[in-house]
Amino acid sequence: MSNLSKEWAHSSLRGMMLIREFEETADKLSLRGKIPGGIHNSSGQEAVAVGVLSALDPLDVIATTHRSHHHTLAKGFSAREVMAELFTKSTGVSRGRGGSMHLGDFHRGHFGGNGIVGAGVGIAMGAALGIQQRGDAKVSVGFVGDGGVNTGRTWEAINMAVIWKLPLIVIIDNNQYAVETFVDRVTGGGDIAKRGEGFGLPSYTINGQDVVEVNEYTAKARQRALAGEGPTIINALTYRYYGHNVGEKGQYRTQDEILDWKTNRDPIDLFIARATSEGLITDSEVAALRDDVKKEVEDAVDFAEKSPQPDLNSILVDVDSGLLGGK
Ligand SMILES: Cc1ncc(C[n+]2csc(CCOP(=O)(O)OP(=O)(O)O)c2C)c(N)n1
Ligand SMILES: [Mg+2]
Repeated sequence: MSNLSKEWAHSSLRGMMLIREFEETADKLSLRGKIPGGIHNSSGQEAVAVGVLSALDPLDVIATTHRSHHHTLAKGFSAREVMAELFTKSTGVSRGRGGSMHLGDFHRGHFGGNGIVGAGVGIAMGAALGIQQRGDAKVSVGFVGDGGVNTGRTWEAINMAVIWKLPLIVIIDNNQYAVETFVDRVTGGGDIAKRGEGFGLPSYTINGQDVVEVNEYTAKARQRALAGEGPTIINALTYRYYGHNVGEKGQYRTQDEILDWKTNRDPIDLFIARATSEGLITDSEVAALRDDVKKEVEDAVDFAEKSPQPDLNSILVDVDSGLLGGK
């Protein structure tokens, strides 16, 4: 007997498959020059996004990084509006003004991606302070990479969250590399999670390829935050399959290493194996989901291509309203 529901299993698997299909497609479109400015592909990191977001309430806040398509799709933004934003079209998440690195909509609890490495946790901490002051029953999640976690601003924000017991969850989307730099070469003290102990908060290193484990730890952190006990750090070990950004080939990694992660630790394959063995899904249902997400992404590309560019005259409207994707 599984302790997972069939509904959760299907929606989590579909969520991860959608991200994979979206990213594989976006990568090709970017290489063909269809997407201005390039992208940071999150293939391989699906379980972190889906595991975290499936443990949150839709009104909870997230603030993310330059690599944020997976977080944004897992938060429930449609493939259409995310793809349209990558194409910088007016129908995009941020009305075509942000592109790949600035997906967001304050009204829907998405405080954006951004190009400043290490900024996400500080933004999420500010949102957590707002949540606390208003007395809302919500939490705020800040995503940061294994590179970004070595920035001072990240720890300043964590310190504030600890002393004020803010409802903050820090997710380290630890894909092992900051551009070409392997995490162990630049991380003092070994396990990043140990740093949390010095700040006096629970801090865990977990298997970021296991969507169930990510979900369980996030749910626990959310309970703690809602109970007014303060922040939690979750260091989710994962891997990016592609280079740092589109066109960068990742030649600082061996083919054996990449193959090992893809063959033995792929989050989608691992979850299919588990869900199948626990009787939660059949082979034909898996095939149907694959088909379904393929159609959804094809439709998203078609929608993005046919959508209009933003109207230049309305640029100040968005600036005035202080929204990334305000409608
Ligand atoms: C403050 C700042 N420093 C440097 C950069 C250049 N830069 C962009 S992404 C990146 C690596 C980030 O690595 P990590 O935090 O592990 O995130 P990942 O790309 O692996 O998702 C760097 C150094 C930047 N954008 N901002
Ligand atoms: Mg990284």
